[in-house]
Amino acid sequence: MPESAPRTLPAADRVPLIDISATGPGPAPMQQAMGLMREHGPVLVRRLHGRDALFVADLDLVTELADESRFTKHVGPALQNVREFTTDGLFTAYNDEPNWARAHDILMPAFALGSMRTYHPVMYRVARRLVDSWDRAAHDGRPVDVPGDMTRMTLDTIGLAGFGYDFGSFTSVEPHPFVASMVRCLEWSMTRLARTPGTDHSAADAAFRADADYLAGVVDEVITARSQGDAPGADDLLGLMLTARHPGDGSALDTANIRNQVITFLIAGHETTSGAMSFALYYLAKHPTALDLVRREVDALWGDTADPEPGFDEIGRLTYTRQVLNEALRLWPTAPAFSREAREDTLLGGRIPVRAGQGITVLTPILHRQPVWGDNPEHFDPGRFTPEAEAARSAHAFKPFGTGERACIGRQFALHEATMLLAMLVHRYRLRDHADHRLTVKETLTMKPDGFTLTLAPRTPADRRHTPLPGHTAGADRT
Ligand code: FDE
Repeated sequence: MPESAPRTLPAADRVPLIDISATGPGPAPMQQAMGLMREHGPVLVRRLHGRDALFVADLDLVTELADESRFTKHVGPALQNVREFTTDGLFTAYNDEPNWARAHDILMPAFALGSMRTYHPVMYRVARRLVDSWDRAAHDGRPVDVPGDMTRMTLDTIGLAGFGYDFGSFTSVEPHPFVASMVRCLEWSMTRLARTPGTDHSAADAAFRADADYLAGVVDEVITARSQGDAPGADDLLGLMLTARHPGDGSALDTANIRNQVITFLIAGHETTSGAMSFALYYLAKHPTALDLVRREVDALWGDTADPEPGFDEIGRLTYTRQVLNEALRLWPTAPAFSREAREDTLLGGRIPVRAGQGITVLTPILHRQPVWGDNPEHFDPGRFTPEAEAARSAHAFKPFGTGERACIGRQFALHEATMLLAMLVHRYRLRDHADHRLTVKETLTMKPDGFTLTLAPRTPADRRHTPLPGHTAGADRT
């Protein structure tokens, strides 16, 4: 529930309090918070215009916050703003809203690993759109806009796989107007957090309302078309939502909730996944050893086949490619924070007083750089994600998908889509970091590499002849 608690937090011993009111959070609030933690350590209180927020990234404290008997998801100020246009969709629903459990139980099977078999052909179809567009760029010697094209791909994928709706993002230069509206809504949600009390934002709010109404209108048309068509129960998320009954009590989702879920999936399912693929390509372009290992993996599967069509089961065998994605998500978890709240008044770490319902923000990029990651956490090294390395490390050290029962439902979907595309791209092209790109990260609630472009050349059979690596295992990239 929204906080009605006092806005300043009880003083906690040894927790630094940093007031950022003088500068505000700026255009990159999460990176600003990362900077504060680098300076003051992995637990701190950030004060903005008299409002306090507790940020945590220490592994022991995050482990405690993951205990579902003491803590649960918190819908904090950022999500409350998103809630203005997704209401009780899965991401922004309060824990005790009946529609959360109802939709969760109905939709869970649709996101289990086995269900990816259903989406696989659509994911491949959209990946081909991207490849066709990149082939043209390679032919013309034009650089490709990596985050832009990844976003086209993920939007078309979730649109088609989820709702049978084709955004056709690769057929026009401008993003679909739906995307423009959605991005503005997300920006509004983020910048609204930084408002100085007493200033007038009615124009921005009216523009937001218009965008939110437009989103709802488009989605309602999709839903109406489907429910009046001849196959309302088709094999996708929308079909499931329109026809499935709750396994326990037989209830169904109402139309308003279905609309909220569709908007939620479109938002949650595309910027985060596209950012993850963009960062992975960025690191591959900068790390020849890792790139070589991905090449060996994909070449072992597809050899010189010019246009391989990856089989569903092959994606699960791309283990090193998957390690690359995990490592990119470690350094830049594209949904960079999630919030928890205490079920009862408690002491976090035995020393930080926390009231029931008070929000606590886990800053994932700093969690992912804690000492458990070794003494060079900034170093990109997919060898950190071999099964042995993972087994030796606390499961709470890596949380790009959040935690507990409110963790990401779309995780398998995102990983299947991203692993397949990365593998196809590495198999097909030489990636050239023609602009010697220097990473800057853009925040729109999610994170992605800003202005990252690559040039491409087709790989040849000669490129695919590898000399064996002496004593090589997929984990050998460790330093
Ligand atoms: C969810 C999610 C999360 C949690 C949040 C909180 O806690 O607040 C996170 C962190 C995430 N998610 C992340 C991510 C990353 C990526 C790449 C993704 N994600 C992807 C995706 C896709 C899709 C479709 C999705 N995703 C979806 C989703 C949803 C619906 C949700 C909510 C859940 C519940 O139930 O709550 C999420 N996601 Fe994610």
